[in-house]
Amino acid sequence: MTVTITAFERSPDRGQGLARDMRVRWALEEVGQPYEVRLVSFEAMKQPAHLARNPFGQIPTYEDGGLVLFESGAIVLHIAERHVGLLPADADSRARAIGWMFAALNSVEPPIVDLSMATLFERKKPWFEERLRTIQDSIRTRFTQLSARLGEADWLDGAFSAGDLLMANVLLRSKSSGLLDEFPRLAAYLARAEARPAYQRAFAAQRAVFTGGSPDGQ
Ligand code: GTB
Repeated sequence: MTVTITAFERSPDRGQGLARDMRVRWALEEVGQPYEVRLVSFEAMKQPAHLARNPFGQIPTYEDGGLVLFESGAIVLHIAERHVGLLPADADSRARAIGWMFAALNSVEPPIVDLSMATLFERKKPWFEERLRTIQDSIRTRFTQLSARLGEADWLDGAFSAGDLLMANVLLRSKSSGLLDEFPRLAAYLARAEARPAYQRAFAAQRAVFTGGSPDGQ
């Protein structure tokens, strides 16, 4: 049975890989699992067929035979647990890698999402500039802490893991803000992640949906 995931029919980011199907595509590419993509419109996401996959009416979702999953973090964890390549075999190392997955989604992603939301929806509010500074400071605090922990290492805890995959994917969303450039170690970490062949394949696949081309650009 082929795995099927859902993604935006027309992503607002125009194929920059910022929507959360990117992390699922990347995980599937890292473990060599082929997949199909069901593209959904914003309207279709709120219809019963999609709500049965995700009660919040969002992408991404994951289907494999009778198993239906939503929440990108849960999907990446499922992929990492079922295949070799994204989680270490040693139990303690595995637990730490899963810890980094949660850290990416619970400690680093929230202020980055806040910044996107504020920039999109709160720009005209009289308190926007103050709010912006507060969010930027929250992001800088997290980036300072993350950069200190990463140090001169390539990845967060030994070999590349699902923790790095989610952390890099989360950092990607802050790239356009310019904040990442203040943290050269994190910028280099993201560049290392983006250079991975699996990342490149996943990026090309989601971009092809927008450009209408094939994933290899032909
Ligand atoms: N916690 C859930 C998860 O991790 O799976 C969150 C899923 C989610 O936010 N899905 C978004 C969605 O379906 C797409 S990724 N939104 C439609 C809706 O709620 O109606 C968020 C996203 C969207 C667009 C961009 N972009 O264009 O830059 C970036 C990120």
